[in-house]
Amino acid sequence: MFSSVPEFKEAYIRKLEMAYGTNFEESSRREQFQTLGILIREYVSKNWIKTNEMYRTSGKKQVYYLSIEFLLGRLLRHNLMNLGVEDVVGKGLKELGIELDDLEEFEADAGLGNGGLGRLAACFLDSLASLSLPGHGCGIRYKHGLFEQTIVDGYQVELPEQWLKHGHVWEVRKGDEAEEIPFWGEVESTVENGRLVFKHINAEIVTAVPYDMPVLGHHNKTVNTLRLWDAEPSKFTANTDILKYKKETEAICEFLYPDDTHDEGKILRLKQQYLLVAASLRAITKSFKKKNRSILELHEHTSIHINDTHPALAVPELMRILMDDEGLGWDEAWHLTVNTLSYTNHTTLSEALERWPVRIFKTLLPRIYMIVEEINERFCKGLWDRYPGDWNRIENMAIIAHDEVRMAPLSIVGSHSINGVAKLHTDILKEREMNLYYQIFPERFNNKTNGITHRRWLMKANPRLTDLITDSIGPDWVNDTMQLEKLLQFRDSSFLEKMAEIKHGNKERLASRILEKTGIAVDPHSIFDVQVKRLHAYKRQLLNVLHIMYLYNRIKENPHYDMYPRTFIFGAKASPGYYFAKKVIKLINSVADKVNHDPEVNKKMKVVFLENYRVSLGEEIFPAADVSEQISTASKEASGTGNMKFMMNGALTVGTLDGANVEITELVGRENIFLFGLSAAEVLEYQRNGGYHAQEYYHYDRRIRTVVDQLVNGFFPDTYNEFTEIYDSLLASNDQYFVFRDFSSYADIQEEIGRQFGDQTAWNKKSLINIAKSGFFSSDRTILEYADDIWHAEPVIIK
Ligand code: GL9
Repeated sequence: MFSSVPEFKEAYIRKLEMAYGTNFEESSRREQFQTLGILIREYVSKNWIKTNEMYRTSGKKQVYYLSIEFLLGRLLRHNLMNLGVEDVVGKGLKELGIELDDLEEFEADAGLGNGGLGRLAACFLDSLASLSLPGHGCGIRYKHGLFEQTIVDGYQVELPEQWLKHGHVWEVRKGDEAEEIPFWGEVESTVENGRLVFKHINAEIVTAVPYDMPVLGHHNKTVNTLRLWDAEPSKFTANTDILKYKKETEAICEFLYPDDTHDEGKILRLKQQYLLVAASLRAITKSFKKKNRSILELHEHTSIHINDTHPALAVPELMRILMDDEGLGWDEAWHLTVNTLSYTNHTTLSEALERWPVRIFKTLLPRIYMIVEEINERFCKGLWDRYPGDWNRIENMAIIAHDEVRMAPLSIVGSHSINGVAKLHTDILKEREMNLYYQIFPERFNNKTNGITHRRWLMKANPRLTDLITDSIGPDWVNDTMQLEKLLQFRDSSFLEKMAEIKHGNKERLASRILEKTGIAVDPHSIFDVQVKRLHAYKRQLLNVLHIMYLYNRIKENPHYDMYPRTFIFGAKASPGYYFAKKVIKLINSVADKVNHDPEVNKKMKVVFLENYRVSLGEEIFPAADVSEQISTASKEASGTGNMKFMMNGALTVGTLDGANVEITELVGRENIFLFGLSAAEVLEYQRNGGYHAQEYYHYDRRIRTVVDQLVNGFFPDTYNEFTEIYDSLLASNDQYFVFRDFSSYADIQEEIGRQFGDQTAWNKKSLINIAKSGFFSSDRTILEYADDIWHAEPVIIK
């Protein structure tokens, strides 16, 4: 269709005129963007239909990835790239006087996720399609994605996000495929033909309406589907208070929960989870039954993956469908359920472990609760047989205990596979957090180290580096990222200079972006030292900022202090209810103010907080970074994925041996990463046996004492009392995240980084080694592991 520029231009103009009833010259930029979207979507529809048809007839296993979050970002550019028409389209638009870059700015990020977990789901969709695997996403169509962040006087202010304001070109509403989902009501049991039958009566019905989005593979014909459910009032509910009903129904998909790892325990959240699971499973089993196979073969043709515990209701819901709708007995249904479902754990933080009060669960989902009770009873009985008299253990492991339903145990018991997201994380699950379950189901536990799609995070975000790589080693690495290792042969060549030149260009671009957004002029020759991720105590943005304060003090004490100039760049959203995190944002901005306005200091360093960190901003930042801050308290960051994006773009990591940093280290070698701080084992040991006294570090380390005192002694003039909570978290609460403990080794390694950056050739070599070894972290590798070991799924090549 777009085999040539004129062909594209003609189709484009015709489409624009048809869609908007205006001629091209009078159309707005937004209409021009929208038109391109429509044109592309129509262009892929043939292959979309074809793909679905082949999936129906191929007999190959279908994978469904259930996730409460999909952090997609923008899709236009990525889709053009995957279709291989970016050049033609770019040239055609240019001839019409339009820059593709400008049009792209009209696309809102689809921000239906909080952070790593949601972005991982989006990377997985890209890999599934690009590997020709029949894998589909199932999620929720939030009206408002993650809030928009602005900074006012240094404070985070949240605004509702509006990605649907101008409509979303990529989605197709499928009204005919809606599902009716029951909440509340009671369960009635009757005997029919000698069988006990359960009916959910007096329920309030909500209609779940699917919106489908095409997920394009890279240079193949696969078009998979991301299905997002919306909630609408149902005509099957006779309701006395129709307005209240309408409001409550529409509230279900109104907002993405903005909490990172906390759970607010709201009924609404449980409603979201059930809506996602119940609607998806109904659609999945329907589509399976169209193939005229016995339901007893469900697990051979279908894999359903639960991304963290948010979709864990899939366990009882699939049981319900198999028993109540399909008439199977418990044992048959259980066999199919366990063999169909698999589960990924994404965190060991206890505040993130989802539990629901029985009182709420039981009234909102009465039939589902009955099934969970039965699952629990049978599971506990098995435990009793194995560990007679060991009440303690059984209580610890039970799915329902202390008037709560626990979603992690439910997921473990109901899945044939349980995986962590990096080697260290999986070991911690097996040896500690989930050890009791590991003892019973050792064969279920496995590791799948996270990955990122190199198509978005290298090829789309860093086209110049991509071209350099392809010019040097040929194009095959795109389909087999392990071939990036071929770059190692250029360790001593002009490749290094070209690479450095590209990095510098990327830094210049980011610098002008920073100037435009913040008014701060930063020097592209300085070290770009970046920490972008959600704001959380365990991620220790505080360690970074306290270290910056220390450098400030050092320069003030000795204005001739010799340091390589640095630009510290932050981007982070704090959950609106997370008080401490918001204070850290304020602190970063206060430090930035001090540093940037002090002429004695600001030649050597600058501090920048970029507001509203999101996928599209990340695409500008990663290619421009020299130093990647991955400084979580060891054992706390399950994997991290930002670390991989930086590495792939040639930044060197300063990090703890946490999450996937461990595997980065194994790949690049200790000489090519800057490690510091406690190990996970040491942190866990402190937590087991105590022995950490933050006060001592405060007293004996003058650097720490000075900066910590500055939090409360008026050093920041406008903000008296502003940072008392941070101060208290370190001293009164004994520094739960070991900021003081790791401060000294962090300061040392940072000094070392400054020294090493001075030797540009040596630095560039390390950077090259990082890029060359980053192929392992392509989500293609991750997805192939899931497909082989967990789902047993095979590609279906679309002809
Ligand atoms: C997370 C972990 O904290 C990260 O370390 C991990 O890389 C990702 C993806 O596996 O999952 N778990 C989690 O709850 N979040 C993660 O980022 N939080 C958010 O996504 C906000």
